Amino acid sequence: MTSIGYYIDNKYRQCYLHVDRSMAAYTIMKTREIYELNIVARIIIFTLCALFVQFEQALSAYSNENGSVPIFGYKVLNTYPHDPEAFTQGLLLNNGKLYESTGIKGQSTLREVDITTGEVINSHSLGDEYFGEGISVVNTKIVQLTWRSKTGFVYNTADLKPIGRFKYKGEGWGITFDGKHLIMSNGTATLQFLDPHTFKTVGELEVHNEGSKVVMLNELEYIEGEIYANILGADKIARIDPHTGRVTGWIDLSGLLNKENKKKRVDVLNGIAYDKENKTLLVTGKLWPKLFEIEIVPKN
Ligand SMILES: [Ca+2]
Repeated sequence: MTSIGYYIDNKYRQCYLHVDRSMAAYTIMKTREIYELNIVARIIIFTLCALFVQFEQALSAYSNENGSVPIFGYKVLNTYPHDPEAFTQGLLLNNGKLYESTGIKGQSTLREVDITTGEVINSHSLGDEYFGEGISVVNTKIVQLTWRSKTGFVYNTADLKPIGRFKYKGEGWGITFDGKHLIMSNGTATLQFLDPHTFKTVGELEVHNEGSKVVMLNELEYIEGEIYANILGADKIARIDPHTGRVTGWIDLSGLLNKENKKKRVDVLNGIAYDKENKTLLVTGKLWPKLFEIEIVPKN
């Protein structure tokens, strides 16, 4: 960045010094153009550097080939159909029923889905101004976030009838419940803990992997004392210690979709539901044609 900035400064000075006095008007015009170009170039360079730093930070956060954080793989136990039009943003299993939240303004829903057939049993459409995000269950209620509307919705699990709404700060991405607090992600490395009745923020947790912040935490699932978070844009799930924020393991889910599954456009992995009885995970992604029941296994 420094050398490019120096190069532009130097070019600017050279141009200025070499312009003939007799072309003063022309000089003023060109100097202004160069100055404006310099400003634009600096903005572009600054933006690129900021993006690069964030990207590098994200990459280093889950590059563990030489690290001490264990990496897990998966074994597919069952493969089920999934609505390829569903832009999955949240997934959960409660009392044997699978619930899914879908995004995109004008297409956002909360739905109950038949696990084995993928058919939508019941669905509630959000208003066109809302982009559906994560969902969680608190007792007999489902809580649903929306992306940038700072608005959450509350429904009955039985019939998906809306029974309330609440406000929160910042963006809403993923949400899960640890039995005491709702845990919410917003795309940064910081998870928020909310009171499940007042929806007020009562705590925060920064997630880190071997000293680096882990950003882009997205869909969440609280599983046996750990927070599982899939990372936006990566086929990876982080296993997070809810007390320290430390990533204790990575689950590599690459290779779940085959070529046949990718014939139509698919988007990223984004759905984790835990089956308490079978101790397995249900996972899918945005526009994925399949839902997978998997078992987590050590990776060789
Ligand atoms: Ca979930």
